[in-house]
Amino acid sequence: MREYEVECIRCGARYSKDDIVYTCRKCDGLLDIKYDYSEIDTERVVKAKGEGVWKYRVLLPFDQETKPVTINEGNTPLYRCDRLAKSIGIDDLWVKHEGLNPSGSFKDRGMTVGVTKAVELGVKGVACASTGNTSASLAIFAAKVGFPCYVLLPKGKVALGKVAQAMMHGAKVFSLKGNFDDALRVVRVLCEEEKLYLLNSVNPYRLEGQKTIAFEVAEKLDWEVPDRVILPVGNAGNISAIFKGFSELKTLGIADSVPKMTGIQAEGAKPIVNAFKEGNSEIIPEDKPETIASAIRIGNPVNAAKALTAIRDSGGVAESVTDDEITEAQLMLARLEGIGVEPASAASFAGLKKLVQMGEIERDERIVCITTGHLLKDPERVIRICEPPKEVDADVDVVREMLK
Ligand code: AN7
Repeated sequence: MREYEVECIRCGARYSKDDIVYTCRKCDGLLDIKYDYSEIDTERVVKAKGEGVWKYRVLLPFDQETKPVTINEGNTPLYRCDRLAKSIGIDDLWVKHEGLNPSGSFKDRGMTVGVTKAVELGVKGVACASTGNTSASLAIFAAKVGFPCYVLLPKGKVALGKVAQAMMHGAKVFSLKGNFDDALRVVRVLCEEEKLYLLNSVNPYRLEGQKTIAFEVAEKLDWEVPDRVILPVGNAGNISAIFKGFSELKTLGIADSVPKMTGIQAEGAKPIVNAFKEGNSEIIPEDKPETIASAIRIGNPVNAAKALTAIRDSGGVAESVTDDEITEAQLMLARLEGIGVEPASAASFAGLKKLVQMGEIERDERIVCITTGHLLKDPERVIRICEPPKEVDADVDVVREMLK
């Protein structure tokens, strides 16, 4: 029996495992899953067998007997990127391509845990608000178990591939006249009142799955954690989850430090960067977030409190990048390393490049960038930034002439 508590990070209030609760009923604080680490056998982490998220089930909130709802998420490649490193004058760069999860984004890691929990709770349906990837992933997992699935997407602001996935896998898709933050506000009330299970990253079970990114990175590097992990930040769940994963490795004595958690936001949607730079513990929500990186077009990140702790406690930073910098980084990842990512994911490398130029990052640091979503999620963006195919006659001489 895996023992754990669901605890408010602000007031410490505790909730039982059978309670369907997303934020603290007393103070509205975020919830976290707490384990008794003295009970966990570190050998079962370090020598774990299997692949992907469930390989680390000793650090997940389920009994050993629980049958996971899984689509073989996780176990994504960690690429050593010497060409990219050289291009910005650093020595030791790695990219973990989470776009190679089954649905094309890291969201699958959280969903496998969240939907397994939903089955355990016996809910009647699932729902989320989404900038796209969450809805695509949830639609797939819901299809797998036959849950009705409702997704609220900000109208006209979701990349084509993501909407296609949600539709194809049978979710009921709503195009909401408003932005992501409006959609999340609406779906949270709906879930309370209509008894649907909410699977946005405010749900603490989601983050338990996503923390396995940290375990995979550490394991691939022979349990030597990198100096720094850089990733895009939207609703701020992933940075919080990865920080938790590394912190657990330290608590268990498997690693001796935690990487500097470095969060990158788009210039037009950067409430966490602002709070970090001003030394505030709370963010000021942005009413009109705007960026071509539609996945992180979020003005009121729900996990801000956890993310700011992750960044500060690990000695990291938060920085923003322009849409042009994101586009340049997307092209560099694609053309120097063959790593195809959607715009939001490229924010990680764009941020790295900027921080190196600013002198914030040492040349010899070992750095891992997390690229969160696949290139094919947003084909419309590719068409806007790349040279279009040239139309030619079916004639060797004509084509040869055009090679010049
Ligand atoms: C590719 O799908 O919020 O900081 O609704 O799709 O954990 O929110 C997506 C977020 C980064 C930001 N990269 O992660 C959604 C959604 C990609 C993303 C993020 C998202 P968080």
